[in-house]
Amino acid sequence: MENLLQQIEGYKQEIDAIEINGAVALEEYRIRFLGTKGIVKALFGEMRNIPADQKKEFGAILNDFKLFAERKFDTWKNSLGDLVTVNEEAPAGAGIDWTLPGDPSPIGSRHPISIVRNEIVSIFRRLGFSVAEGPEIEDDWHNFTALNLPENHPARDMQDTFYMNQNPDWLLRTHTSNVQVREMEKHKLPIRIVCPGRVYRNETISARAHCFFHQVEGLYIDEHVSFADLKQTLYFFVQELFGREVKIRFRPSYFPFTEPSAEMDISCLLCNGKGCNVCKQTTWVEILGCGMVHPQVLENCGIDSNKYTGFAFGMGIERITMLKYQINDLRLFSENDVRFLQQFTATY
Ligand code: 2NM
Repeated sequence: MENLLQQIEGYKQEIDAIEINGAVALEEYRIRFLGTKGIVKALFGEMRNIPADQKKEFGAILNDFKLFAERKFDTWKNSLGDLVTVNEEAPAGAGIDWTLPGDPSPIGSRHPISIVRNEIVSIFRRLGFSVAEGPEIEDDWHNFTALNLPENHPARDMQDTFYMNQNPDWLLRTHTSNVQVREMEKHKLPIRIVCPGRVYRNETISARAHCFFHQVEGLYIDEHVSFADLKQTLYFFVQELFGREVKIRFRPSYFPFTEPSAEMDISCLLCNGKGCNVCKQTTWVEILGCGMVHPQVLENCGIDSNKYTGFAFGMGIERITMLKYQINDLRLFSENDVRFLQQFTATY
């Protein structure tokens, strides 16, 4: 019995030295001392080896020890709060410091193409344009014929356009002009829209070409719309996008759906007139095509070309994004490498 009393004294000292810092430690304590295979139970098992005349004394000491161990348990349990339930598995998170800052949950960032598209669209919205959208799978009429693209135009070639195998009248739109045709066919004038969207061209993928890209096209039709309106609108647009100091110039060009047609350049913002790689030493960079809507296009859509005139323009978002952020490979836009995508911060 002496031996056992020493053991009990040792356990008491051990318990006094224990520090319980959470539910797991508390449960370990409970199993070790108070569990069905624990120390208290084992000591009670020793009762049958105790001589009869000492049973009473030993029993009292053992009972005290049991109460001591149980009270300790109750005290710790209360100080840990309601999260701990005796004889049940501790709920996940019991004993956690809830005031610690949480793990950040990874969220995506807006794609640079979307950022620049939103910026372009918002500038035109401020000028009174609204946004129109339409199908990416289109028929020949809305993508080509209504737009005055002649039967033998190279854009219609299998080489350049994705046609549906099932029905060669269906194709993937090669520009968002199809949306503008659909708007003009509604005959609700005036029309003042921008059409952002994805377009498809059958090209070999390289640093400068892809089988799809993104466009914003614009269309303004009313009585008395002039080329001067076109110039002023686009001048305002590039000043908003690139800054007040940007200069513009127009070069005559050709599109089947506009007459006259032009390409617009802006002064190179990278070298500021010195000449660099981006402007190929010319100090100008092309950013869009434009023109007065061809009267035949208006007539094709049922609009009286004697009463109404209009201007239209189209630009590639990838091209403008590459200029704005000095990106030199188009493929970065579609590879979805987060190390690339995370570098852009959306303000639009
Ligand atoms: C461009 C350049 C010039 C254009 C024309 C039309 C429509 F539908 F009104 F005829 N939509 N977009 C146009 C004109 C597009 O992209 C370089």
